[in-house]
Amino acid sequence: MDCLFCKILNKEIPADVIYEDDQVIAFNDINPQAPTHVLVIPRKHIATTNEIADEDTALVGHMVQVAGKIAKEQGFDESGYRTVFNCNDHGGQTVHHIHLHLLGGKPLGWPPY
Ligand code: DGP
Repeated sequence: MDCLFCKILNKEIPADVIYEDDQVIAFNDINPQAPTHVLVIPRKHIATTNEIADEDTALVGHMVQVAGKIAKEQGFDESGYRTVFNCNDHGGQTVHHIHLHLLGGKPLGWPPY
């Protein structure tokens, strides 16, 4: 399968991995949009949030929990941060392997026009 994030999971492409366990890995985004911009991805290939199956709900919850733990480790859990899943063209999704963006370390603008 020609998937960039599967290649990162398989160590075919290097990434700055900051967390990993049996379900997910987290690594720094190559084009950060905030002082901290981390992507949390599942080891299981799921193309978009439209393909999240009933059996994946605990996995997706785990992704959100891992993002929160990283925010705490990086010291901005109390000041706040943003977690985002982009989906398909209008959502701005460019890599079709679901990934949770964790953005933090500064006040973030909203809405994202
Ligand atoms: P999205 O637009 O939601 O599909 O986000 C994809 C993100 O992936 C985007 O913020 C840039 C990041 N990205 C793309 N290619 C690479 C890569 O090779 N390495 C890393 N670390 N991040 C990448």
